[in-house]
Amino acid sequence: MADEYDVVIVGAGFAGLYMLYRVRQLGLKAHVVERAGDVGGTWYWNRYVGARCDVESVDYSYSFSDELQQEWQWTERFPAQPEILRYIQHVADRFDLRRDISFNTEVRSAHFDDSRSRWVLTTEDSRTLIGRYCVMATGGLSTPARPDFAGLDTFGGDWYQTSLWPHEGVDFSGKRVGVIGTGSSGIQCIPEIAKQAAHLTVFQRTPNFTLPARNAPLEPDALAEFKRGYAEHRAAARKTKGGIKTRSAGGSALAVSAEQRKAAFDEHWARGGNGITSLFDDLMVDEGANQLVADYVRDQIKSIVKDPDVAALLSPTDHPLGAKRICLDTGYYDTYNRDNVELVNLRARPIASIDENGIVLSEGRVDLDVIVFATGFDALTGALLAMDIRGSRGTPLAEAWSSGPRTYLGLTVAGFPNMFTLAGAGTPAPLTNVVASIEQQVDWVSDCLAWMKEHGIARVEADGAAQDAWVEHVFAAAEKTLMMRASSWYLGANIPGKPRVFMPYVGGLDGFDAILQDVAHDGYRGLAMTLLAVADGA
Ligand code: NA7
Repeated sequence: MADEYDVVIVGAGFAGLYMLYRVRQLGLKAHVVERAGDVGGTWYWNRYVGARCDVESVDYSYSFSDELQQEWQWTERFPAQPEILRYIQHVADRFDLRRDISFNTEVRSAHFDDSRSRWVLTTEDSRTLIGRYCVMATGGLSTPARPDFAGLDTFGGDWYQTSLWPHEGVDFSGKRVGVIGTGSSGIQCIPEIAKQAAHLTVFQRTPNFTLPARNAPLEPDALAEFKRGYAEHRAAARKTKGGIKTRSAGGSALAVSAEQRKAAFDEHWARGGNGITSLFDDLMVDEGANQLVADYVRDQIKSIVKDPDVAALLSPTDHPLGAKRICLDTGYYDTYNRDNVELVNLRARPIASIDENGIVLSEGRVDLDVIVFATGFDALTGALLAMDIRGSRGTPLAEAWSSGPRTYLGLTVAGFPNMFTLAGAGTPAPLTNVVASIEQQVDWVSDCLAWMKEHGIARVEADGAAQDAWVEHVFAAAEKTLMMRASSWYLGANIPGKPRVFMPYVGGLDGFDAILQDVAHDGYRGLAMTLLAVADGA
């Protein structure tokens, strides 16, 4: 027997939970399907040692309820994974969301039934859910890239993926550990594993830029003082590109003296956290300006890491600073001064295979008890394409997106009526404080559903021409920046065979907001609408 709803939402992370909250307010009957055993999305799965958000806790949280933001007490400047998970669980309980969520339920397919204008979703445990609307809140970093190394199945030790970490944790003490991958996940877990392990070998293919987080406890008095201006803080954050208030000297980095520039970078380095690319207006658009900030960080690496050869290997030279999401760390570069840590450059000695005792390189081998794969995600499109999604007339999403994702505003797809996708390709979400993006997008989708109800509209669908124009705009905007100059997950470059298309929208949270509001005020321009009577065949 199928369960019928107005809205079926896939995913119970930040996006799915807020979507459920908003559609309930519209009086719609909704249900969330979640493959994990609890709420949390990426924060449910990424439990690796050292896992922490790169956005400050007071920003990386919902703003829709002032009571919620006033009562929740963050304990650290940058929240660690367990605290974020406790927060999301608190939100689920506080707003009584769990009663409309099925956990441990993985969606296998979502097919649009043209005759009834309904989405029909089937799950791994053979349940069927039917919805007038389907909202994909499946997350941009939720499908781990599978470690694909010859011989992994013969490895005699233990191996783990940062993105699928065991709930009981991992004890590295006395062990010879190898970490493969130096993106954000690797950079966060490496210092922690180094403290526990007998010996740690880091296998690096490409170095990334990372800045000190300068994480610290949040003092209750200071937090209380901050909260008195929370509403103003949120309003100001929404008017920024990244959904985070940043300090900017403005102007060109090339127009000030070397001393002024260094002072700005020094101040940022000492304060810690993200936002370095906002210090001047041209750091992400002018190669010369970017070179200056990249050189500054490379100089810092040189001054921290004692072995000059290791410092050189850790210094990124293949991409502009910021063309990949900049990592935040606690003691990352210092870790390479420890006696029990070694860096292997995979560019010089690639991994040939894994055998019973460890990792075999093109030259030499490293014997290990534990391997940690911090090798990233099939980002933005992975979770959607892992399901069998079919739109009108049975068109598979995989076919519609065979050359890369095509959306209108990142939120709708031509040929997939009444389906909305959140925080994905074609939106600024991956480049921003994603919780701020999620609120922006969920609010827009909810307002659209309310508008449809009010106007007796049964079906919306992106218009093909509007979608083509949006895809073109997303691409043209990225081309004006330095963002295309990195082999990043933004471009799908980390997954063999994935179409190389720059997926996020670089227009910023603020620029995107102006577009979303304009489209809505213009009667949801670009969306084809079908009236209730027509869709019901009356
Ligand atoms: P990332 O940023 O995609 O990093 C993955 C890392 O794994 C990166 O250093 C890769 O090197 C490396 N990698 C991937 N495959 C291999 C193979 N086959 N051999 C060696 N090394 C490999 O993922 P994260 O989980 O760290 O971070 C994702 C986002 O989460 C991050 O941007 C934040 O927003 C939070 P490569 O650079 O491809 O040479």
